[in-house]
Amino acid sequence: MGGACSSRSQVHESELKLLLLGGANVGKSTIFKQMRLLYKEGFEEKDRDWARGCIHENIMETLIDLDAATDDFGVEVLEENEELVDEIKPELLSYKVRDMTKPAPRLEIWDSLERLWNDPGIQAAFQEIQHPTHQEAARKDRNIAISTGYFLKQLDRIKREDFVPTDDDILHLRRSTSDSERIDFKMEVMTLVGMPAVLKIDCVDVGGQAHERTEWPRHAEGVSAVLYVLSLSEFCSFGQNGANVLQSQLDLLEMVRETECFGQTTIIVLLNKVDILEAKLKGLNLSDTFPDYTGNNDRDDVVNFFKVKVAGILSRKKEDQNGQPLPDAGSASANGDHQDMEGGSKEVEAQMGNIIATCATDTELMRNIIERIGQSILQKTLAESKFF
Ligand SMILES: Nc1nc2c(ncn2[C@@H]2O[C@H](COP(=O)(O)OP(=O)(O)OP(=O)(O)O)[C@@H](O)[C@H]2O)c(=O)[nH]1
Ligand SMILES: [Mg+2]
Repeated sequence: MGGACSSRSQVHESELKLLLLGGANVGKSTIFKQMRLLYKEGFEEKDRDWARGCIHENIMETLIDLDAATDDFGVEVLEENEELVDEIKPELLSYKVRDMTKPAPRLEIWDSLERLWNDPGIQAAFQEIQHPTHQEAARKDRNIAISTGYFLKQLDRIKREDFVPTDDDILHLRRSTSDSERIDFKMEVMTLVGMPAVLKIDCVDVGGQAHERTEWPRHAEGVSAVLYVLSLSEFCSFGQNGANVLQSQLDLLEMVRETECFGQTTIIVLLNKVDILEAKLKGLNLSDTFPDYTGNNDRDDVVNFFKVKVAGILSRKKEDQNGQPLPDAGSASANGDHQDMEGGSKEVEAQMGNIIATCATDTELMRNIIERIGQSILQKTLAESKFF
């Protein structure tokens, strides 16, 4: 990382290298896309063409999955609609091998897609899947994306020949990252002493699926901060190995913290998908999957509970190095109030500022958060270099 002070304008310039890490589907690429939207030219025509094909594919896949899920929920599609899914399947197959220029699905397919979507059996299966108590079981088996409803509810707009995906459409699109992507941009911030500063940010997004993680250390060199993304909405999901998905993401954070190449790097943790968390808490109790939580089933308390848990993980290594006993920060905060942390570990308190609740699909919120992150890393860097 470099830093310079321009004598002409007296504006401090710093370069920060950020690395987005976290499990699969937590929202890393969504944050990366927000950076493009907020600080670069946004999405180009080729991005929208690509997204159009992905949205079409997503709709076909989801309707096929919903059709299959009707059995799980003991509902049936109308007799006259039973053959529709067999018309959609070959169309989807041909779509899977498409290139960028692949035209939209045939008109007849849109008719089949609409009829199937409006079928009472499919609607019933969709309602079941939206219901928090069923959602996880259904999604686990059928791999139905959480963003499903967003596109299906807008079939009228999407089926139009002149459909061009909006920024929001692209933010809601689920596409697993396999090749890392890099973005660089400039951002103006104020230092805590009121001095203007320009941050040159270089950010890398990597894939979060297990087989992609072997690539992570390759991007570690020169990183100013890791942005580790967790998806709070997964508090009630279980992976194929039977482990709770959110707990696995917390364990992965611990592994990152202990990996030599990230050991000295600042880690900022984004507790993402708080909007979905809030919706799920209306039907599910956190204490059912995190028995050490004894607080209210309220969004803010739950977020705070995880903030303290994460702060415990982030502070653990330093305490290890000093040979101090480790406080169990997670259970100490089981009432959701970090003020009540037993022992009131200073290390844990110090880490709380590095943990931020986010909703990555909310552009204005993310503008605020990205600037806050930039400012806080800059401040840390300046303090370390005793520049101010
Ligand atoms: N409602 C909601 N959806 C979100 C949020 N963040 C991300 N998503 C959606 O979650 C899905 C997955 O997001 P991605 O950004 O692709 O996840 P990722 O971490 O890059 O996943 P990998 O590339 O597989 O590692 C997308 O459909 C996003 O639109 C959020 O805060 N709220
Ligand atoms: Mg991604």
